[in-house]
Amino acid sequence: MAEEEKWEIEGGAGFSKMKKMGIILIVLAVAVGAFFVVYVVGKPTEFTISVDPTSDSIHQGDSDTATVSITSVGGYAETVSLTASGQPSGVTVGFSPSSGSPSFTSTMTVNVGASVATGMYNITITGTGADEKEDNCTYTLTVTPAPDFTISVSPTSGSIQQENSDTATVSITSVGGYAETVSLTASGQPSGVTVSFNPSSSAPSFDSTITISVGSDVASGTYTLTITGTGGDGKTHTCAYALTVTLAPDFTIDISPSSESVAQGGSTTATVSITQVSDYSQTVSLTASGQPSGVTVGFSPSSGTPSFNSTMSVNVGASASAGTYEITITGTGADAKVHSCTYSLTVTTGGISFTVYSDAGFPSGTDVYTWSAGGLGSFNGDYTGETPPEGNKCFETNTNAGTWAGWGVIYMPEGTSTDLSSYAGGYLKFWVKTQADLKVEIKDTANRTKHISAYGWDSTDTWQEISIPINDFGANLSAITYPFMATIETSGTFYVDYVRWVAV
Ligand SMILES: [Ca+2]
Repeated sequence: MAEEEKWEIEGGAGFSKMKKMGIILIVLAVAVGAFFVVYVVGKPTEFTISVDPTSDSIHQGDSDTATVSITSVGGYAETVSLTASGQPSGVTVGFSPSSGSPSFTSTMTVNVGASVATGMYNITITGTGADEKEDNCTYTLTVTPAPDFTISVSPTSGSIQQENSDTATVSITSVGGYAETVSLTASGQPSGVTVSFNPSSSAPSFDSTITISVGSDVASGTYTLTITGTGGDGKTHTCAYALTVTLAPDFTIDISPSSESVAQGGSTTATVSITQVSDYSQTVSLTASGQPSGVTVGFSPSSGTPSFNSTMSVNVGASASAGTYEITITGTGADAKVHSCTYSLTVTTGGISFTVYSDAGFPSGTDVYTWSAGGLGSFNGDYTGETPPEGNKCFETNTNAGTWAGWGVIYMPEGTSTDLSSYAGGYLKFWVKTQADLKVEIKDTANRTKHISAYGWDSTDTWQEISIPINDFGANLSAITYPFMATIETSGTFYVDYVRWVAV
């Protein structure tokens, strides 16, 4: 029992030591087991996937790469294949390699098409093991505009007078960081138009001043200029400028009729028209050159501010040589602008002219008779209005309240005749300005009647020369008592100027 006790006492102590050792062993075993369970047995076999960088910004039409890391966990060694999803149409994602046994890395290449809309897209990168295990990560793609430039011009159109220039501003704007040098050119301008740029090239963004100069010979009209910007990488963009060319202030000169045949000793007139172009306001003086000796040319007026008309009088002396002459009528502006037109004068021989009425009056031995309904008519052979074709005067006839009126030239005393048979085959020529058809007569012993409407009168109330073949009257030309009569057969006003018989 004592031993027992001792045992108990000693054993108690011994048991106590053994118990402590046992506990320590158990604790160690548990700790090692736990370590094993947690770090070896308890840890699952799998893989993780990650991408670096996790986001990127790529231009339209460009590409970039990232590194995908597939990391084995717990000894995972199944083949893992890589796929991408969520990328927009036009974006392709490739992996190299596209599969492998973890741990490994793959280069991911992201290609962005030129037409992919700009914006932010999340692309999911998925690794799928041969045992169907999978993991994924996200790559954020920001699509930005491709490097490029735009070109525009302001204003987009302009009106430039001949001999003038104007400017506009061409703006070249960088897009997506474009930094190539852009050179500017223009095309489509007509000959005589020059286009320059300042500067003519630079790196965007920049403005260039375009100067458009229009020469004096450029036809008026609208032209489309194409302005092209060409980048150092060959990219081109264009914009358009509508150029309207207007005429410089100037004048034109014209003559009507432009030719005439005049017998030696005779004369004629023509109307020179000087017309303003683009507000020309300089005084234009008229001169003639090229007329032969014996021919004098005058203008009334001899100068003026366009637009105006001038009557050109051509007097052919008896000594002038027969032939055809080109007379140049020149208008010279106060600013030295010069324009001319030509007049063809044919001087004929043998032709004689008998003037019945002109600024010089009436032939000797004649008088003027007038007639009108109710005696209401009024007559003025020295009328200075209406810009007569010959000189400054014409013969004005008004019916006033009456319904007809006329006048004629008579050899005095009444019944006296004169021999005009040398004009057989010739013409009775005169100018009229009338609102109505006129009756024109000559008389031997009877009135011989014609109407101007049968001889080209155009029914307008403007000056017009009428030429009636004398033979048409059927008169006895050796005994003419009235060489000219004109009557309006309705109410109205008419004017007559420069009446003559012309032989051929
Ligand atoms: Ca006259």
